[in-house]
Amino acid sequence: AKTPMRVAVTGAAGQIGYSLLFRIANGDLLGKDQPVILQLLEIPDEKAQKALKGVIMEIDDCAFPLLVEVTAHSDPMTAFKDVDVALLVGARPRGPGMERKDLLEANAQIFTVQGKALDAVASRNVKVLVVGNPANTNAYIAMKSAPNLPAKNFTAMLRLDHNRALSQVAAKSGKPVAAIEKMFVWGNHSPTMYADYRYATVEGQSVKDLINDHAWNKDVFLPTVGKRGAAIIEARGLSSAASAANAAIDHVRDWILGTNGKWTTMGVPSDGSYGIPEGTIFGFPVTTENGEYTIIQGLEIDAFSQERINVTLNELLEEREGVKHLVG
Ligand code: NAX
Repeated sequence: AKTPMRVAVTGAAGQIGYSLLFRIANGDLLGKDQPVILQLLEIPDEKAQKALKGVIMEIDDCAFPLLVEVTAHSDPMTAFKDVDVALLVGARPRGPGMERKDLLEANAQIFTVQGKALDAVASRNVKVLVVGNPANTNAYIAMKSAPNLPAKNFTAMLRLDHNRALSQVAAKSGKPVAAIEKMFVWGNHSPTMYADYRYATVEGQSVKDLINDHAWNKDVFLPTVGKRGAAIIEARGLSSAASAANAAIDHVRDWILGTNGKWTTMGVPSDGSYGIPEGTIFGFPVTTENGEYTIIQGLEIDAFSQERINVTLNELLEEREGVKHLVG
């Protein structure tokens, strides 16, 4: 039998955690032959720890065959011990009267501490996915706080935006999502992200030619994908949770198990590709193989695309500026 893999999840008693943990334990993340150990982190707050115990009772009651052990933690130094995968979901939500700057700072504190803990105790190959918002900047902070781990192992979740874009394009073209390839999203996980279907194909045909409607792209598609999170809050009274958990599973599963040549989207530290400053955690089109991702090279950036990429990049650079005094 395979050696169990250790997966840490932070914010484990939250909404996304409630959808995510059961799927990991079921083998959806690492494969149906891969035993798993879950190491769950919540804030020390008594209510949060109690809620976490309740979630673990339910996990126990599923009697998942692949699940070897589940542990509850309030300290990242124990939660991240020897982990192979870290899903950083917990973050500070915006409270009443809280400015954007306060939000950035509160999260910068959390992700500095967690980055340092990963640096100290995680597996030297730990794969990190940041889901908690602002996801790209939080991933950047964690990466900068973990100088002894490979920077390329710190990623942010753009996969929900990617999946939302796929679903919208499928609906517009009347084709099944499974038939659409080479779709991806540039930039920040925020309404400024740029979902790009210029290279996408469906059954070998160009999606752009099939849709052939630039106004739809600009006025319907991009705003719909960009504001989808807000639309879900408006409809459900709560933010996206099951779809976010599903996207986190997709991201890490594809990273570890490979995409077989298919394109997907990951928020990864830039290597300078497409003029994105090195180290910026940016949504790029990638393929993955043997646990490594590769940014797709050589795509043409037309004027419209460049304009959209600049907007989302500038937002990220501003966020980084806002936390510079904390991470340097
Ligand atoms: P919840 O508020 O339901 O749960 C968050 C949990 O994290 C809480 O239980 C809280 O106690 C815990 N937490 C807070 N700080 C922590 C810390 N320092 N260590 C450990 N646990 C901590 O939020 P939920 O709906 O689960 O969303 C979690 C995060 O995902 C939010 O930041 C949210 O904005 C973000 N999202 C990111 C998405 C993406 O595509 N990247 C999409 C969905 C989601 O909005």
